Amino acid sequence: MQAFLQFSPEVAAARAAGKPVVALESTIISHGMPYPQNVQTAREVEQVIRDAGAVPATIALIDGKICVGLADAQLEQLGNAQDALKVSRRDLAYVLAEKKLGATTVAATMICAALAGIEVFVTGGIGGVHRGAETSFDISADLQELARTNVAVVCAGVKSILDIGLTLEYLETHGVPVVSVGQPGFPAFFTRESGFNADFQLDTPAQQARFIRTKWQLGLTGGVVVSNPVPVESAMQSDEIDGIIAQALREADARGVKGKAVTPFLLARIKDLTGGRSLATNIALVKNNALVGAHLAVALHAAAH
Ligand code: PSU
Ligand code: MN
Repeated sequence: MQAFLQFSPEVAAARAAGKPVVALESTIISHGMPYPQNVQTAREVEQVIRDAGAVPATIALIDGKICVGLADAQLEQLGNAQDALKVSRRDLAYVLAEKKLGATTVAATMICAALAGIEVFVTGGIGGVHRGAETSFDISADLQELARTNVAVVCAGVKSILDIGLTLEYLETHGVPVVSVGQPGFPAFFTRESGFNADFQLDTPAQQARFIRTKWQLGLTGGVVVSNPVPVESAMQSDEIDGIIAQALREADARGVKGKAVTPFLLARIKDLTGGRSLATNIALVKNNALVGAHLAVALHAAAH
């Protein structure tokens, strides 16, 4: 497994020096945001993590290798590529064996982070149980990965393109704790509240780190969702975003969009239908998550020593 890993000079140096590292996904770059804001955001998010005392490791599959930490030219390549494949657990071996260009989802990034010994991973939103899953069976592989792989995932909750209640039920069934930061409520990505509470509110990085260490010391394998609401000044109003999400869902249904294309289709339609306003919210929340993730990585690191 380790033979597939290729560390960037920055991440290799961090590992050698025993510094805290934070993983970042690449599907958010290739399929989650338009070019060039995607590449610009990826760079800025990495810098937020550096400024907070940790080292960023954006993960992607390039030339048969799991690249942990990307050079600037690789970020640009990924952000601008028409042929980058969206890679979840199912797709990982194919994309590596065929040496294709792969952008990792939450699930695949968790797998790669765990292989690389990285405990904290920052993203925007995780996948979940889709609305209508009782007939479509469309449940993101992200949730199964959270059930099995030991990585803490910092996110702004899940978008209401999903059935948030069923997503939380699924996580409960599979023993995945959902932590909230700064409020009891589980956030809904664009908005700070989903109408559901997280399981446990843990406001400080030290508390979060102690909880995560305790889980893993008990041998309770699997991840933790650390949900962090979008900053107040960047949040959208639910009456604004709800109608747009409903329209995007109707369009996906009418066009018969299926499988791994569903989430990227919805994300792109939401961006267009909000005239780009959702993109500004998306960028703000990812940066805010990067700060929480970096502080958590530093605290986990301190707790281990
Ligand atoms: N949700 C978002 N932005 C994203 C994604 C989800 O708000 O970019 C991406 C992530 O990479 C996530 C993936 O892991 O979509 C989930 O895809 P699916 O629903 O096909 O499992
Ligand atoms: Mn799906």
